[in-house]
Amino acid sequence: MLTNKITTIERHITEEQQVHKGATGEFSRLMRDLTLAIRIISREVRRAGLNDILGLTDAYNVHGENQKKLDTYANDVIFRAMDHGGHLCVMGSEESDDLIQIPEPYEHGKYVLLYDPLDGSSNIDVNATIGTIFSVYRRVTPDYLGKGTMDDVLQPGWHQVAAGYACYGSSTQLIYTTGHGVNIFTYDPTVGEFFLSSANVRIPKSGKYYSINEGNSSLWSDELKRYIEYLKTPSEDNKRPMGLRYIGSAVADIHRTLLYGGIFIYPADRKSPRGKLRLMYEANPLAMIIEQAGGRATDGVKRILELQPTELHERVPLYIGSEDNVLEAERFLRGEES
Ligand code: AHM
Ligand code: MG
Repeated sequence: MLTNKITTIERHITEEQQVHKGATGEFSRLMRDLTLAIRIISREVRRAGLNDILGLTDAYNVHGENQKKLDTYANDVIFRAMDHGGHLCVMGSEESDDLIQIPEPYEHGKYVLLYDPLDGSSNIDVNATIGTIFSVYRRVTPDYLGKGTMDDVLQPGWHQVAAGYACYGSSTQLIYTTGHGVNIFTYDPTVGEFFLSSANVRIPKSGKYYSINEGNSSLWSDELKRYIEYLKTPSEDNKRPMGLRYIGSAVADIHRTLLYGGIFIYPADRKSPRGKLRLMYEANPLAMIIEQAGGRATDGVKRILELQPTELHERVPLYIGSEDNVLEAERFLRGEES
């Protein structure tokens, strides 16, 4: 007889919260609403190709408008699932220029939600893995103020109370942490539930894949060029050359890095002096996941989770993955290896 417990995400979150004295259940309800949004987005991602073939142009259209792009749709779904639960005081999305306020007459709560509704969206049309990234903070302004402010949002990543991402790949998975390790849940669409599939995931200490958009190499610093050249140079212990993997979807590339180890880099370069990825929507939540799994995430010098954000959509260079690989990259950037 199989003896391992069947655990849904809802049960897992509830059990995890019970450990915390004074937990009101508000956070569990927040996560329940968020997983609902992820289930709806997953369904639409799965239908995306069919909508084109079958001409289901009204598929996303609840108000008689033209069909929306999938990333705009995902943005709306998260907002509509999260605006009325009473757990949030404000939201922020990679798809929205300004803070997203909780509309009247809904109540305000003590949490802040930041999200990238559909990361890697240039991959939708080629049926490659894309994802939803999210980050939860506790508000810092007093509850009686009602709506949240920029101060509630611009917190360093180590303040996150939860972070995670959904990965719409060969199955839909939810990778999630509340600061007590990383758990992976796999979605069973036939019963509409996320089931715990890997508990307390650990990233290998070093890995054999590196992941970077090498097409930009002419724009890189000499130190970064030397590092990548080194990764491609055979070594006696057979650890190098490392293999190159790059999907162009941070969720997919970092998910592989979490499971197999190695390093993912989106560097600063001459064209993008702050890199491409966003601190609040991508780097912070992904850094919390990787650190909670035993890995490392820096901007090449400083720990991502300690950076003080100054604006909502700011970008940051990202070096993330297995501890040994990221430390080695940092040494190259300091010019200590050649
Ligand atoms: P997006 O949020 O607009 O989808 O952009 C972010 C994506 C990341 O998922 C991925 O790592 C990166 O852009 C790829 O960029 P590039 O095409 O420059 O390599
Ligand atoms: Mg993105």
